[in-house]
Amino acid sequence: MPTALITGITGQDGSYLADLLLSKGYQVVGMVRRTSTVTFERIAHIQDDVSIVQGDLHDQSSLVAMLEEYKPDEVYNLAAQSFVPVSWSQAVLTGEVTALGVTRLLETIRSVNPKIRFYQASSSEMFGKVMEVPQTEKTPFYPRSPYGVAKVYGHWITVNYRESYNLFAASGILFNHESPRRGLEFVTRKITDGVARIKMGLAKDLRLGNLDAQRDWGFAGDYVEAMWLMLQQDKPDDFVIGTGETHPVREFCEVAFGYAGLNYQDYVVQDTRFYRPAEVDLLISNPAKAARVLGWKPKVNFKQLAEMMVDADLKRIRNATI
Ligand code: NAP
Ligand code: F7E
Repeated sequence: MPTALITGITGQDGSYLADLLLSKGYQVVGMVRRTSTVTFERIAHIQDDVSIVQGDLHDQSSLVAMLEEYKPDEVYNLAAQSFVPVSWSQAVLTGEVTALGVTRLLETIRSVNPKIRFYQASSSEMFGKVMEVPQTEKTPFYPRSPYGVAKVYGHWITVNYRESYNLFAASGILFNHESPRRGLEFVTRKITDGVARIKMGLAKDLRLGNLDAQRDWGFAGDYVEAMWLMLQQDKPDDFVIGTGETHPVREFCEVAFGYAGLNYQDYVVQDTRFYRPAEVDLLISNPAKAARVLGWKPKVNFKQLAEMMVDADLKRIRNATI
């Protein structure tokens, strides 16, 4: 039975990846950082099936102890300061965790067991002010936030350790992916939570920033499968993972409100507080390499994703108000 270690198991992707790996018979170890209250909501349903270990990407010795004790065959590095706006207000912390944290983990793998297969969670935010449409593995990076800059570092250090030390280090350049487990501050979930609150009479409006930004949105459950596939190949490589479609934030509002029988124009208020110092205007993937080499294709489309998220938020808020 192979063992996989997931950093960021309490996050959206970590929880879906843990579900997937357990279904494939893996022993799953999840690294969590110390907090004063537990953050296990997304993994509550599998808490008895995974081993939880305390560790932090800031702290190299905790990483060494973890790899020595659990001896994983695969390590998925999903932990990060992942919210783009916070990367301006906490730029140094974002660099420490999202960029240097990758080196700490790679150095640990190199010294403890260089045979470990390593997955790095790279991001379409690295394309930023896009140099090419659609974006592929060969599109040059032009990050537009401290988060994007940190992810470029994480991406290149992964490539560099692969080339310098012959590690099996793969990097998935994932475009935005969402789900009912998405953090409430990200725009899709903020919208579907807002729709549910308005529908249930708990809120009157929803304040958003730039409605014209366009994103290539897919379903997180589909994307974790691509992560696993990358580590099952004969050789490590980089892959763009996305749907190949793009939609403005405004359209996500239209579909989500419309599904609940509401017109978004009656409720959405544009608020400059949610605008960013520099914006990523348009992201759209070309996932042809993933389809060709990994045999990966997304299963959930844009409309199904928005509706799944509205359904889940309506159910959650209804249950909370009973
Ligand atoms: P998420 O929900 O924000 O989860 C982030 C995880 O990282 C959480 O488990 C968090 O723990 C953990 N973490 C943060 N700082 C840490 C530290 N110093 N040490 C250890 N753990 C730490 O993010 P996600 O959406 O699942 O994304 C997973 C990864 O993919 C991230 O690296 C993200 O940047 C990247 N990515 C995401 C997308 C997307 O659209 N979702 C697209 C491309 C790339 P707590 O629960 O304690 O906060
Ligand atoms: O913003 C606009 C905002 O915060 C999407 C992370 O997972 O995906 C995510 O980064 C767009 C932006 O995601 C609001 O200006 C408008 O253009 O949902 P988001 P993101 O910044 O694209 C990438 C791939 C990652 O790697 C990241 O970790 O929506 N927008 N109004 C808003 N965004 C938010 N959050 N809140 C608003 O009120």
